Amino acid sequence: MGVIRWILGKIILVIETLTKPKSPQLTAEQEQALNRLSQQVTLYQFAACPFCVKVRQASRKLGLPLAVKDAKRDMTARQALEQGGGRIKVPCLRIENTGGDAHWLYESDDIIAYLNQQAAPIMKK
Ligand SMILES: N[C@@H](CCC(=O)N[C@@H](CS)C(=O)NCC(=O)O)C(=O)O
Repeated sequence: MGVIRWILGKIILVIETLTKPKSPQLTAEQEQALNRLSQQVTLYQFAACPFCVKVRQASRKLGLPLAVKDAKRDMTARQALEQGGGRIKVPCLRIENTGGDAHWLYESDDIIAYLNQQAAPIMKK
């Protein structure tokens, strides 16, 4: 079972590499705004989770650098996810508000919708 899971994980990572979307052409202003946005968010993930791959690909498509924490291997990140978000499920996006407190968003589709919504006004500039 462990071997099959390992092979599947490798296949997922190869598919991710082969289907990596191109980053968009950005102006310096757009790049700065996306960098500011990326400082507010962190993706808690497992490297070979297909739902996490979906989120990583969506952020690449936007040209949004996304800080990631491995909630499988990094025990500090795992604990932070469990305490902050309430459960070990990935992907989960930690969104830091201006006040410093955080909102934890689960579900790949909801995370992608959030990132697209945040990036939309930047891409219109
Ligand atoms: N519907 C979720 C599915 C996420 C999911 O099933 N993630 C798996 C890893 S691939 C997980 O965290 N499983 C642990 C659990 O559900 O407790 C999404 O789209 O984000």
